[in-house]
Amino acid sequence: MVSTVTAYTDLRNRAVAGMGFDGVVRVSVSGFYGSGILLYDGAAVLTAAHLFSHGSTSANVMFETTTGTQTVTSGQVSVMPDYEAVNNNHDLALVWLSGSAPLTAERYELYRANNEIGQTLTLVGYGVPGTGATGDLESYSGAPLRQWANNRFDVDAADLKQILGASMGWYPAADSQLVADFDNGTTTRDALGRLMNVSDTGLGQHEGLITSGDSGGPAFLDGKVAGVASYSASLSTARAHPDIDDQVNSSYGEISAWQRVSYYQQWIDQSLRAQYPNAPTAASQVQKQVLEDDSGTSLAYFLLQFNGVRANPLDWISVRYATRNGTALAGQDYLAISGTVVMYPGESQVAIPVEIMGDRYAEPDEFFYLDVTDPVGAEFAVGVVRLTAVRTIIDDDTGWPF
Ligand SMILES: [Ca+2]
Ligand SMILES: [Ca+2]
Ligand SMILES: [Ca+2]
Ligand SMILES: [Ca+2]
Repeated sequence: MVSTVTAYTDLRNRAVAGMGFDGVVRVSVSGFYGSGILLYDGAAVLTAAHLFSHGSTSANVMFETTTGTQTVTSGQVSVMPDYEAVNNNHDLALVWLSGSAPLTAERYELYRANNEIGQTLTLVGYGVPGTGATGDLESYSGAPLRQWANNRFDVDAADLKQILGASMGWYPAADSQLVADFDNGTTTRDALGRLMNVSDTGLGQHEGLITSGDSGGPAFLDGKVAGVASYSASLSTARAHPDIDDQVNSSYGEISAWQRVSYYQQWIDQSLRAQYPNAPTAASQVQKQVLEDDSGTSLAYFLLQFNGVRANPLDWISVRYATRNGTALAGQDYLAISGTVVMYPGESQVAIPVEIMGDRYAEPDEFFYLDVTDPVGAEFAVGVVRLTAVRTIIDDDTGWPF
């Protein structure tokens, strides 16, 4: 990642452990590397499809958290089926972890609303460092650096293509890519101001842009994953030439694009759900008691069912959910989750997994709740504003401690 004025030895843009970015990982694929994002169920890392364009189907995922550095391998990768390299379209992949992600790594919910444009994003990743004035440090060969910066989602890439025509050599699918430019505070380098009259001269020292190695890393809005870093470009027309140095090096005056997570949420959610181990598919299969286990995490499921009829068969139905402590405590006995779950067309039920933390301490059986609120596209029974279910974690240890 390149930042505005700081050298990579400066700590201002460093995303050190404990800042809330510990679910942003480095993904190594057959000699190359990019970045990635641990998703809400802890089982998969979201990244860019182009990391796998050489045909590899395995990866090493490196976590840097408050408990140190840990690598989890993956031998299974799902590249989006209609990934299209020439147009940078559908540039998403899911990397399935072969073991539990560190408990200290944040799991991130998807940003689901389509109001991203105009908002300030936080980008995080392991890309080559540099500065806006000089571009990325091509010669950088130091230790992997996780950095963060801000920018603003300015436009949809397809709208930019419509303005630029042949000056932009690829065809982004409409509504699927979010674009930000790298500003230094001047109108001369305000790429999207000059190219399509979306004027904004940036966020001063907080402004940054992605470089190679950031591919697959997140753009966060409200702590949720709104974008997946995909590419940077130096764009110009006969009358506008914003790039400060005429090289594609993520300098001032260039643009970057992120695959738009709200647009792809159905593929992401349904891919994750298809991989839930032993998830219930009927109420009779729901286990209200789950064994704790001794290490890593296991999953407790809640099953949400819709018994009505959609007004339109294509409607999405959603609810908000959040775990709540009973005698079991978030961070000690289970990992707290909250977010929105969507039932897509054709779906009338969905399982919500909660990660249960294994240990070897003898303790009482303990319970926690899942609250469900705010239905959209469906209704609770008259007078009901919240549905609550409970799960009990059955201790499986004897003695103290083992
Ligand atoms: Ca900008
Ligand atoms: Ca700008
Ligand atoms: Ca440049
Ligand atoms: Ca145990």
